[in-house]
Amino acid sequence: TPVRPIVVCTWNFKNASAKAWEILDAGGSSLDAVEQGVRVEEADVTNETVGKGGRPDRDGNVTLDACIMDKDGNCGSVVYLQNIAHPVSVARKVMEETPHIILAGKGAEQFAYEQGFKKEELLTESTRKQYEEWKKNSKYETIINIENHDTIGMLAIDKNGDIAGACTTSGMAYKMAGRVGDSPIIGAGLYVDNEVGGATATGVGEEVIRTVGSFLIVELMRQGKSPQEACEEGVKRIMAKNKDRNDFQIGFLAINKQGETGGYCVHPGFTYREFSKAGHMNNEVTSFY
Ligand code: SD4
Repeated sequence: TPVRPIVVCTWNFKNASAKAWEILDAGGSSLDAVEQGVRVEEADVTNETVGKGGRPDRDGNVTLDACIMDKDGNCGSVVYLQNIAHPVSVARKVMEETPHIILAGKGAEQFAYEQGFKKEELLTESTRKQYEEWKKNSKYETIINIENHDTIGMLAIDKNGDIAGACTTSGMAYKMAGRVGDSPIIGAGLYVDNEVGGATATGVGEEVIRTVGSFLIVELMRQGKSPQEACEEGVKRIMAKNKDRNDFQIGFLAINKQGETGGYCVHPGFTYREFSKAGHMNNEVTSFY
């Protein structure tokens, strides 16, 4: 019998997964669960990789990326969004209120105000200080398992067996102005197909984009691989393109229609949170190295 409802998310995001579970357990939809779940991290200023309190780009601007996808294959996304604390909810509005899928930058921000979102300062005292410190050397480096929590990607199956997903991030700290990662790119940082399952990614987005990682994993599951096997193949594809480099982390997380889950990463340290009737747990995943 399929496991449902169930929610999984990248990293050990206990509060976000608990919030999503509360909605699922009360009979709510997987779409509401993933939106409300990841909003917990967007609002948490102590999480310096998502939403308000996220680290800025190299010019000191906090620019957010997020997307959401529902059981019918509808999706919405915002990229390079500034001054708005809840990009995932703007992405949902793009999905539900516009004929488009992606809105970027100023256009996305304008749309958010029209939808009633408030302008907010996203840089905090802490991230401003870190940025001032960073400027002394201005070196861009991707840090593996930064703080052991990073981008949040979340996948849920509700009591009806319908799957939805969401992904939200402030992107790589001190990225170039205008840089967009994998997280808001449908098929790269997130993909859901209600017939098969869903997948999401964390880590260096450039590597995930060029292999269309999440779509790949869902398609591998369609062909019969388990979520675990599919995530392993996803990481192996990336490593095959990086014979001379392993100074980056990627973590993939997947769930299939039966509620089986799996994850795999380049370097040890990636975990994912899982909440179902069986309990609330943090799962260590195996790694390529
Ligand atoms: C990105 N995948 O922007 C996201 C962020 C992340 O380590 O996971 N950073 O590439």
